[in-house]
Amino acid sequence: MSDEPVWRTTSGAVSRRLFIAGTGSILAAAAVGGRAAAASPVIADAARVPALVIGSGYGGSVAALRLAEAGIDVHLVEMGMAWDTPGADGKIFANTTSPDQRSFWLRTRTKQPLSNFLGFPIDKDIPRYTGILDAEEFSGITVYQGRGVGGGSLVNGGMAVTPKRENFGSILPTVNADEMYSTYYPRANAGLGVGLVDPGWFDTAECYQYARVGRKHAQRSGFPFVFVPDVYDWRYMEQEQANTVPRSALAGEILYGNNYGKKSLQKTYLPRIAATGRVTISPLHRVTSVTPASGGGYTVMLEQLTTSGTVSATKSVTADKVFFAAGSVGTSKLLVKLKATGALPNLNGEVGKGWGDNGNVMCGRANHIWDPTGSLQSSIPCGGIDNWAAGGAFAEVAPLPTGIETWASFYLSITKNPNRAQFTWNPATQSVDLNWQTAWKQPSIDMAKSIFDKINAKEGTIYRTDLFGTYKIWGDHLTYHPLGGAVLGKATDNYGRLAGYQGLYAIDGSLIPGNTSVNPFVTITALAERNIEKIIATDF
Ligand code: FAE
Repeated sequence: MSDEPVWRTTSGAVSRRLFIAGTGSILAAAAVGGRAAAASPVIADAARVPALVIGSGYGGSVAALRLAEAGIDVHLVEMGMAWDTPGADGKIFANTTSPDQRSFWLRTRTKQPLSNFLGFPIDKDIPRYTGILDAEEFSGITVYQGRGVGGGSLVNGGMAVTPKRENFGSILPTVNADEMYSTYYPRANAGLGVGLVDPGWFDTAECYQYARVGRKHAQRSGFPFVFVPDVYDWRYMEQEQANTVPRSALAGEILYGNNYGKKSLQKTYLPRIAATGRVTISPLHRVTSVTPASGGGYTVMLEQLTTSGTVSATKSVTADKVFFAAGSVGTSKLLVKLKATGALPNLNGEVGKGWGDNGNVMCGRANHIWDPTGSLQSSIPCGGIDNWAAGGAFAEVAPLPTGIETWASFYLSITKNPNRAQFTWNPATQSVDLNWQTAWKQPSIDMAKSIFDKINAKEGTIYRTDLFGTYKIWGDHLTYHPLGGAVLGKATDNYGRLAGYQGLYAIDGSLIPGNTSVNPFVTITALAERNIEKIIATDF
């Protein structure tokens, strides 16, 4: 295995093979998956099922696919919507410039990651609806997550990064790196349809002027700029730029879903799941409890939700095996509650611990008037500044797809922040707290400054102070990358089997102890592929 970062050598060929042939439209993909979905009813009250998977993001989709391929009937339960039906505008998903009820999970006002522009607040009132992006607020941090069949893949930027091999030991210290890099990362990259922008096209594409400015500034300060793979269909992106297809990334679609070119799980794992004929998907079903059943297996309590978030029915089903794939926050909250309230008292004391934010911190820089970043910006980032080894930061050169020239360079940094938080049950509020403190982002800010102070000094530029409030430089109040809470080898064994109970598993971002050094979903997918292979071989 070469020491070359994997993102430089990833081929785009895989992505084209796996992509739904002939169209980039999510409507077409939904129609393929939708036929199977329509044929399979949602889970019935009092059902007895062999395997129940909670959550349909990366971990849940891998688990469902591989179990079904092994001949096991699976019920995949998802609290968000199916996202297969167009709204009044003919599109399934809203865009960032005009958020509406589809955009946020049960909020009456948007809570956009960039809350201000030129110092003015940009959030607006929306109808309360089971929308796609959850801005879940804990005391010191807002955690953004996807809601719907496809989980975070619906809302994310699709940056599909395999960590450098030399960093893997600190990401998942108990996992055999040789196996991951020879088998499970390649499997995950193939399954997700990961591809790389054509560097020659990048050099001339109007929509990546912002990224070329980012590259120029990085290189002039001596930092390596690296292309970052993505699950976006790059051929479709080129057609968007040429204006020969409906625009998606070039129409500001990100955060609230993407109608055409992004290969979310709706275009990769989920159609393969549907094709097995063994998986029932129940959208708008929220798991509230899992407890041992008297006759063996587990009683799982579900709430069926309306699109306004009210409970229309409760169901009790029995599952022989239960896979927690509700995401780092969702899985942690369930496990902490179930242990504390006596539903699963034998879970060990590691449950809820080891949670981190992947060191996320955002900032913007104000460029000179002769350095415009472009009014047309692709919402899909394709490059980053790698200062991980020297300064502990890997910074995505991110878009600001406002439709107007802003002269702003915008960045999401992933940093080596050492702080870890814990989820605990709060009996007074009957809910789960997270003890993260905003001040714990300071190491992330310092690491990001290792890049941007230097660039500002070299370019004679300053930080933007108008994007996260008034006179506030750092977006230090949020994360897109929650990780941990049911850490591999601590709350579980080395394959995600939860301590204390046979037949209960964690199989999502909750297994990863807080940091992946790069964007996390390829690692979440690869780890799930590794774990489910072992579980199917030994536990069924
Ligand atoms: P996840 O994908 O969150 O799926 C969990 C699912 O469980 C969700 O669909 C939930 O609705 C559902 N759920 C939760 N609780 C329950 C319950 N009680 N009952 C039923 N269902 C439930 O988990 N990562 C990258 O690698 N590259 C990127 O470019 C990137 N960009 C991002 C941009 C944004 C705005 C956001 C929010 C995230 C981004 N991420 C990115 C992070 C990535 O999407 C995230 O790490 C994965 O989605 C986590 O995968 P999991 O399978 O752990």
